[in-house]
Amino acid sequence: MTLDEIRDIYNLPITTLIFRAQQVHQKYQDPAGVQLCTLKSIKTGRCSEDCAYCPQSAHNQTFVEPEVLLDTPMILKDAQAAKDGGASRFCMGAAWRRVYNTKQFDNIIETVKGVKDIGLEVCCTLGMLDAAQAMRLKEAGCDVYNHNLDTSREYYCKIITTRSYDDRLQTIQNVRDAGMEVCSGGILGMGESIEDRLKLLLELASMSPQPDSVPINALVAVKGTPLEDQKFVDSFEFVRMIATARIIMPKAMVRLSAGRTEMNDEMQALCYLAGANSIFLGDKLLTTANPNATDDRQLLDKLGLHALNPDDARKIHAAADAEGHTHEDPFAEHLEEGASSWAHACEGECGHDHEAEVETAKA
Ligand code: SAM
Ligand code: DTB
Ligand code: SF4
Repeated sequence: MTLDEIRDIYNLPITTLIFRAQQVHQKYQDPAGVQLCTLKSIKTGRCSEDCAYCPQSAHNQTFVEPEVLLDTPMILKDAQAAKDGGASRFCMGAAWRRVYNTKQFDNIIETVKGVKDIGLEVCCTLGMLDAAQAMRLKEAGCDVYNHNLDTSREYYCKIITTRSYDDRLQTIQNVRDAGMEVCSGGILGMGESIEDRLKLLLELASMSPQPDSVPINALVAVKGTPLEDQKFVDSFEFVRMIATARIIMPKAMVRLSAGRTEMNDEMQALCYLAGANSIFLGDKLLTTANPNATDDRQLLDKLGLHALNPDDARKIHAAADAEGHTHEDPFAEHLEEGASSWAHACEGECGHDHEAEVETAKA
C-alpha cells in the first residue's frame, strides 16, 4: 500500500468511495453491528505530557479538575453499569505519560481482573508501556490497549514535544508482542493537512498486522488548550477518512470516537455508511461530553443497526480470511482511474471469476 494508492481511494467520487467501503464492510464486518464501548477516566488530569489537544495536560489551563487514581470497587461499579447498559467493551484511561511499576499499577491490574470477571472486553489506555508491563496487563485479562499515533509523523511535533512518534510505535509493538489487540488511530481537525491524515492512515495500514481497532476522533477544541480556536473538522473530509480507513483496513473496528456531540444524526449515519462500526456509549468520554446513550440507541434503532456481538465479529473476520483472498479488496485491482466500478475497468483478462466474487461479496 502506498500513499498514492491511499490518496486515489480518498479522492474517489463520494458515491464510489462509499460503495467500495460498503463492499469491504459487507464482506469483513457484521453489516448491521456497531460495537458499543464505554470509556472511563480512572485517573484524571495533571498529565506531564504537552499534547496540544488535551484538556488533561498540566501544560493547559482547562476546566478539568485533577483526580487521583480511582479505587477498584468504584471502577467496577461503573463497569457493571456499562455492561447492564449494553456495552461489550470497557476502556479505562489514565492521564499518564507512561506506566510506572508502583502500587498504582498493581491496583490497575486488580481492576482489569475485576472488569474481565464482569464479562466485558477490557481495554486500557495508560500512556507508554514497556514489554514487561504489557505482559502483566495481558496476563491480568486486558484484551486491548489503546495508544494513538494521533497524526502524521511530520505534523506530530507541532502537537506534542514531550515524547516521540517512535516512542509511540515502540509501545504499540510492546502491546502486540504481549498478545493484546492494538487500538490505534488519530484526531482530525488539529490544523493538519489532508496529506497528513493520509500519512497517518498509511502508518496504521502498514503495521503488520494492522490495528484491530482504529479510533477516528474529531478534535474537541477545549478552551485553555492551544487548539481552542480550531474549527470543527469538515464533515465530508471526516467521512472520506472513515471510508478510506475501512477500505484499507478491512478487519479493523473503525471507531467514530470523540466529537460526536457536534455531529447530527445524518452525519453519523453517513459515517456508518462509510464503514464506521464502533462508538463510545455513555454521557462522557474521558472529560468531555458524548451523546447520551438513549439518543444513540434511538439512532441505531432508526437505522436498523444493533449492538455488535464481539464473537460474531470474530467469526466473520475468520470466515473472510478463510476465503483466502490475497488482496484486501477483491475489486481493487480492477478499479482503474476514472472507473466507477471494477466491471468497467476489467476486460476479463485477469483470470478471476468475477461473478463468483460478486456472489461471495453479497453472501
Ligand atoms: N494518556 C494516554 C495517552 O495519551 O496515550 C491515554 C489517554 S489520551 C486522553 C487518549 C487519546 O484521546 C489521545 O491519544 C487522543 O487521541 C484522544 N484525545 C485527547 N483529547 C482529545 C480531544 N480534545 N479531542 C479529540 N481527541 C482527544
Ligand atoms: C480515543 O482515541 N479516543 C478516546 C479514547 N481513545 C481513550 C478519548 C477521547 C478523549 C476526548 C477528550 C476528553 O474527553 O478528555
Ligand atoms: Fe496526557 Fe494522554 Fe492527554 Fe497527552 S493525551 S496530555 S499523554 S492524558
